[in-house]
Amino acid sequence: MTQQSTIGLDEAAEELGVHYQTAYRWVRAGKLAATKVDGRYCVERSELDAFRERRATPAPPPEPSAVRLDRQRLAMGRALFDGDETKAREIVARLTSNGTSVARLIEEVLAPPLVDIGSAWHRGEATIFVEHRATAIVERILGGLSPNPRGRRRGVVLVAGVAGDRHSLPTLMATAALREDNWTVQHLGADVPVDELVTFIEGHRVDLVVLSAVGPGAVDRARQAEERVVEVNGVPVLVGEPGVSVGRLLELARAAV
Ligand code: B12
Repeated sequence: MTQQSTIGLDEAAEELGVHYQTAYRWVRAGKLAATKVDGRYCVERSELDAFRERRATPAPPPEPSAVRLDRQRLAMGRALFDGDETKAREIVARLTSNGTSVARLIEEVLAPPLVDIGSAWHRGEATIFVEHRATAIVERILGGLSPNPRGRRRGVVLVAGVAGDRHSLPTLMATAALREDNWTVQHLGADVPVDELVTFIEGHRVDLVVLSAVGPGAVDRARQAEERVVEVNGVPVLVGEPGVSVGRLLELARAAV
């Protein structure tokens, strides 16, 4: 016997194991798609299956509030300044298990303390070892975040920093955020000569190039690299400047490809 492709709402309610009134409320609330045929609600069997699956999938936990992230950022700042890697890892583990996205974690919890440490170093209030130690901790944390989301990949992105810019952290941040947003990333790290970018793109599939630029003069060199790659490889290029968030990067990347 073949199954009917459309069934009545009473039958659908029975299959879902709920009272007719409950199923009716779901229809009225737009949660379960049904059409009226001769004054009677009917449900497509495919819709019923999809609804059952939606109900069985637990909703992701709500993301922490801005206030809560503020507190975590302050705690992360102290941990990074003091070189307390255990504490820094605890904060990250708690936030990721609470549903904080990698992009928000970077933007609201990890990047601001690094900017503060850079300013403190510039004012002579933090030693170089404080900055180096904090950088090393953040590198290990970012390396441990390996987002592998479900679903089809959007495309392949090459992420790199330009020649002469030793700031590799922003390239790591961009890589982690893009992977979370379903991109395949070829991460080449910092200080990559433009000829290498061109050669790499010639030999590999690359849909988008993302250049992170942070150090002195790096933005200008990244713009020159952009011109060259667009001209030779015909691939779109995005240049990230200091202070431009990874959230913005994700928006630009989606719009570019
Ligand atoms: C760690 C660090 C270093 C480390 C880097 C180690 C590493 N593995 O990365 C080391 C010790 C190597 C270093 C060296 C230097 N540094 Co330094 N460094 C920093 C520090 C503290 C953090 C850098 C960082 O990761 N920033 C990234 C995050 C935290 O900042 P962000 O601006 O929000 O970045 C976002 C975007 O980049 C975005 N993003 C990433 N990719 C992309 C791509 C796209 C398309 C988009 C849209 C967005 C995007 O993601 C980030 C997070 O949201 C900064 C402080 C600061 N304000 O950044 C100084 C800083 C960048 N350094 C500075 C300086 C001066 C130097 C040196 C010249 C020091 C020296 N005298 O040797 C050298 C330069 C070396 C070189 N040739 O590049 C200055 C730069 C000043 C300037 N006007 O350019 C800063 C600002 C410190 C300061 N306040 O003076 N540094």
